[in-house]
Amino acid sequence: FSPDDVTVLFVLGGPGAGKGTQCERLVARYGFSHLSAGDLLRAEQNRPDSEFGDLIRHHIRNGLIVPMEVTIALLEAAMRQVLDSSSSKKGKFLIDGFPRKLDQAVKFEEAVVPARFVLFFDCPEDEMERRLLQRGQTSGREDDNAESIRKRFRTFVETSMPVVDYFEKQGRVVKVDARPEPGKVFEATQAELAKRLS
Ligand code: UP5
Ligand code: MG
Repeated sequence: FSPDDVTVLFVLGGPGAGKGTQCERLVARYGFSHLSAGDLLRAEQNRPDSEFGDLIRHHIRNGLIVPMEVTIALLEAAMRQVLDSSSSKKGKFLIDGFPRKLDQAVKFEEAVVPARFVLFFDCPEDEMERRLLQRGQTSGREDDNAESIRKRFRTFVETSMPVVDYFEKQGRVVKVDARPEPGKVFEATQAELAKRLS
């Protein structure tokens, strides 16, 4: 893809920081297409003739990062589908929950398209845990249980935060405090985007 045709923002933050919640609001307000890497992986996992179902299930349950070939192929196909369906429009994408590992960031920007910047939702672990355990009562997500949550946090700290640090060093991170209620977080996000997306 050419950066002339597509604008990509990476949306990062720990498990339960509120990436999906804020992306929904951004879609409604700015007309982005929202691509959640986790949602795409879960959909692929449940596709009856997928060859990756068991691999994805195992990784998600254990809070591990699925090999990037799988995730990048899903993201690229989803972007292509959006662009084909509205070829006259320029594509604006929120890529939610990806990249989660440094090599994924490098590979995506090299092979697909460079991101404009990273929107990073910053939230302390105890608040994220509270949200995920509460959601786990009804979500049916196989990783919303205490043990999987612990593993997800560990992967986030050890493997995914370095991605944020990498972009931060390049001055490409827009950080938003994700602790307040969703409406307040959205206001802060809009204020930051107004500065960056003009
Ligand atoms: N909530 C949201 N905002 C709130 C607020 N401001 N105040 C109070 N409550 C708030 O929100 C989580 C919960 O909190 C909800 O109940 C919400 O109402 C409430 P949500 O918006 O869903 O947060 P989000 O950050 O999107 O949390 P999510 O659980 O989706 O984060 P993860 O990053 O863990 O999940 P994801 O789906 O991205 O990845 C899942 C797994 O897939 C990974 O662990 C990994 O195994 C795999 N994966 C890969 O391998 N590669 C990838 O590239 C991506 C995923
Ligand atoms: Mg999410």
